[in-house]
Parts: sequence; structure tokens; C-alpha cells
Amino acid sequence: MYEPMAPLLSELADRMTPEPNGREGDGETRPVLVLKEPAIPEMADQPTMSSRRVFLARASTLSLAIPGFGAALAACSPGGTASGDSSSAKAAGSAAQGASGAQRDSLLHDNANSRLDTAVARSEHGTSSIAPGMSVSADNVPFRRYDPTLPPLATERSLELQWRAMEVPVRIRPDTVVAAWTFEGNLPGPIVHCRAGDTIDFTLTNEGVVPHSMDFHAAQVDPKVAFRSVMKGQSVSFTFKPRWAGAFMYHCGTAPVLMHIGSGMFGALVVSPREPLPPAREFVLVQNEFYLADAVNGIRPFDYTKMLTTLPDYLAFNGRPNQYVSEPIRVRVGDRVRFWVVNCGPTHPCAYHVVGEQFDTMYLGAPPGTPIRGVQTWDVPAGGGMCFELVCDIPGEFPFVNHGFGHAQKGAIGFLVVEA
Ligand SMILES: [Cu+2]
Repeated sequence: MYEPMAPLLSELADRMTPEPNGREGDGETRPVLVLKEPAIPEMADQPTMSSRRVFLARASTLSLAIPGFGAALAACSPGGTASGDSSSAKAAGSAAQGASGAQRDSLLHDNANSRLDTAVARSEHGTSSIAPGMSVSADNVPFRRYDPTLPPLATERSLELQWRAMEVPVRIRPDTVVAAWTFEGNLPGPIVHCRAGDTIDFTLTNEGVVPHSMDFHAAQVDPKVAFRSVMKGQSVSFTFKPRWAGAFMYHCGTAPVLMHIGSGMFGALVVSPREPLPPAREFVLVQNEFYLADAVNGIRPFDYTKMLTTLPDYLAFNGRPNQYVSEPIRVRVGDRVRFWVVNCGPTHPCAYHVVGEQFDTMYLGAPPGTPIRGVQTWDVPAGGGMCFELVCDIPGEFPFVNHGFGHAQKGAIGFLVVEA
């Protein structure tokens, strides 16, 4: 029988207390979540836990809050069964399920806040993404334009991906280096391209300090097993076959998810239909928001508290604000252009629009099904992806934007240059 590990809405409501909404005299109240330090049970054989152990224990117990992260408990909790090899996700899942109900209940009750994503805020990292060992000088981090070109399909019908979770600095603007948490050292992670029905064999090895994981939106798998968190030096492997064509987000799902997505652990998997779409120049645009603290030794950490405010410093297509303004995407008159737009948020939508053009085709569902014609703007929600097509009939410079212009102004803008 299904045993819910995630909070019920009623439980969350129980944790909400009224507080004045800041406007004096109007008597209105608004609910706020009251967050408390989670209580971590001490290990019997190790009466004093290091701050790192405390952090890891908290991170793992907090993982209980997220559907699908029960397995992370077994991997990370003091009393759980660590299973860090890459041999079998199924085995690790069984180990997780082997944790006794009493043990789970105990941890749940001892961590009343485990359903809330506040782990990092209380950790040795504070509210920032600066990781121990991230001591590279910002001067040595080059600015590199992120290539938006959709990689070609492999001839084989299976892909083997062996990726590393890495905490590294990334230069997102000529004057800004951020303390990123990444897949494969970049932000976004690599663009993956396959066909519907192809097999993807995926392994993530954690080379960072913080626990990490992988959640492919294109996968239909048991998330408790496949999307579990792994600690430094450990790996997780799983296999899936994307069923539907489309533009899919992937991201680290370790609690607090907001912190891990917000610090750079996201990317795009484009699934082409088995029957090829019309020939086109194909590009991938991944939108994300940046919430940054002041620089420490020239490197700006991601700021979890700021993420909660949802008021970003920058937005970007493919991780660098305005990069395609200074170095546009170039095509030729007569080209059909297909944009696979994935919005990795973590919070805001992307009202995708190309100034001076109209999308002759946009797919409401998996391409090539449910095309609609003559679209000016369409919202791509956080965690979603859409496919937009236009035909470049005339030469010119066409801005592609998030038409939520406060966010275009902060960097979600670029140029499509159509050359004669
Ligand atoms: Cu992560």
C-alpha cells in the first residue's frame, strides 16, 4: 500500500500562522510558513557530529519531504543503509525500502520541518552555493558563449551518458563569475538529443561536496530509485526510454530543489519524433534565473534567500545574460528555424516571442502532433518545454525575447540574424 512520504496540503496548512501583511491598520493577515531548525538525531556511536555530518544528515532527512527521495534517506541518514555504487538503482531502492517504518517515522517526527526545503540555509554553506574547495581564482575562469545548436542525432538508437556533478565557478558575463553547481562543469548542462523510444543509459557520479541527483522529465521511472541523491564519490545509474517527443528539462532534484536548480543544475533533453520533422536549423534555448549574493574573492555565490524572494538579478538563455545580443544566432533567408525552448526557472515563466516574426508552427503536444499556426507569443512554464518554428522570409535582425519584459531587460533576450 502506498505510504505517502510527502506532506499533505493539510499538514502544510497546519504549519502556517497568521502574520500582519505589512500594511498598518488594514487588519488583513496573510499566511506565512514558519521555519524552524530541523532536529537531527545524534548517532549513538558518534556523540559529536561534525558540521559537515550535520549538514549531510539534515540534507538527507529533508529529502524525505520530496516525493521520490525516500531512497536518499537510506543513502544519507545516520541509521540508513548507504548504497553508493552504480551497479543497480534497484538494489539501492530495496535498501531504502528496507528502512523500518519506525525508523522513518522517527526521523519524520524528529524533523518536523523535513517537508520544507531549508536544508542549505542551515548548513555549513549558509544560504550560498560556495562549496569547500571552490578556490579557483575568478581571473582564470574564461567567458564562453554557450552554443545553442541542437546536436545531431546519433545513428545508434541508444545513448550512454556518464556525467559528473561538479561544483565549479562559471563566468556568466564578462564581469561576473558565479559559484555554480553543475552537470559536467557548465550551466546549463550538456544538451542531449535523441529520438522517442531511444534508450538512454545514464550514470551520475558526484564529484562535488554537496549531495546531488538527476531528474529527467523525459523519463518514466520510479523516482525514489532513479532520482535518489548520491554523496561525494558515489554514483547512481538508471535507464529510460523517452516516450514522447518534445523539449524536456532535466535537473538535480536533491533537497532543497530550489537551491540545486537555482545554482545551475539544469539543462535540456530534446526528443525528436521518430518520423523526422521538416528540415530546419534547430536551436535550443534554456531559460534560467540568477539570484546572486555579493562576490567573495571575485566569485558571486547563488543566494538561496534571494531565490525565495523570486526577484532575480539576471535571466538568461543558455546561462549567459544577453550572450546572443553580442554574438547572435545566424541563419539565412529561406531557412526554417526551430527553437526548442526549455524553461528551467526555477520560478518564472518564459513568454517566448520573436520580434518581427510569427511562429508558423508551434506544437501544443509532442511534435508532430497538435500543431497550431500563426502564434505570436507562448508561455513556457518553469519546468516545461515547447517547440517553436518560423520561416525566415526576409533578412534582418530579429530579437528573440521573453516578452515578460522585466525579464528580457534582465538578460532573457538575443538576436536571430537572418542573412541574405
Ligand atoms: Cu544538486
